[in-house]
Amino acid sequence: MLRKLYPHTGKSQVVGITGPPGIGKSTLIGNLSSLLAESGNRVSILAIDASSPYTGGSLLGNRIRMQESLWKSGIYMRSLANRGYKGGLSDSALGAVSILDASGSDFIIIETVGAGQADLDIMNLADTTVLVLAPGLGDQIQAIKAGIMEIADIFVVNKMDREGSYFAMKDIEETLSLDERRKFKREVVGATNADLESYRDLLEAINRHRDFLKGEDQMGKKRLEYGLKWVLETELNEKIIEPIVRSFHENSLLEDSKTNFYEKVENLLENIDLTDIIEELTNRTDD
Ligand SMILES: Nc1nc2c(ncn2[C@@H]2O[C@H](COP(=O)(O)OP(=O)(O)OP(=O)(O)O)[C@@H](O)[C@H]2O)c(=O)[nH]1
Ligand SMILES: [Mg+2]
Repeated sequence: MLRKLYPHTGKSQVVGITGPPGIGKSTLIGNLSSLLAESGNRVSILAIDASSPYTGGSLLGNRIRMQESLWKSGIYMRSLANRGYKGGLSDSALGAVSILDASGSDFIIIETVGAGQADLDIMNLADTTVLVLAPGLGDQIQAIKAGIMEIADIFVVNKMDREGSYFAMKDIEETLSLDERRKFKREVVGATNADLESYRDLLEAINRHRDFLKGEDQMGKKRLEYGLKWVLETELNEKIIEPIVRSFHENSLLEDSKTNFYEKVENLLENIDLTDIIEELTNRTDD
């Protein structure tokens, strides 16, 4: 199904929103999505292991009811909570993004807490990565992976209604100015649930990043590489590695501690002509 959908993909801007637990990601995404939907965009939200509800502006209330309010403005939202399965999360995220893209989403917003390798992987799906922090961020920066800081395109200081927020913005700006070699000038914007208009700065930053990517012909390129690696790894594992390991079992080769699997694998690989495979895969065809 994904293979057939593929030709219909490539129109969405995938925006990854990441940051420590409880920093206000879901609230921010709810408000940002409403702004985007108001101006006629189709918005889809994928929340990875989301622990708290999409508030869409109000602070309390039943999670289902809140999600209904998003659905009413034409925003699709669902969570993917299958962390723990081998590769399950990254696999379902890639598939879900493809389906939402093919179905006509202008924006696909992915929420993750930015902890662990799975989250870093998923951020490689995003055209635009937004890191959400809040005042008092010394500890937060310690807590999140440095890798996320590296791949973020836009930084948000959330909860601007709190003390120390301007200081926090300046703090991040100073960190970023140390790194001026990047082509895209990374910026820091503020946001607060106390003023829904404050999310417009983030929206404009996301638009600027999209213009940059288009100008560099980089829109969707990260996703292409991610998809290629993912599909290759999955297929190779399923069609080659697993059958080989199974046949080692079936032929009791693993019971014999003398089985030199280094040698066996090396012999096998010597007989595979990688250049043939690469040529086959890189031959451009019209379909
Ligand atoms: N003061 C203040 N509180 C906020 C703001 N935005 C969100 N919050 C509160 O912060 C708490 C966490 O908000 P969420 O949006 O659920 O945060 P999250 O980052 O999605 O949390 P997880 O999904 O659990 O990681 C809630 O109690 C929100 O009401 C804000 O701008 N200012
Ligand atoms: Mg959340």
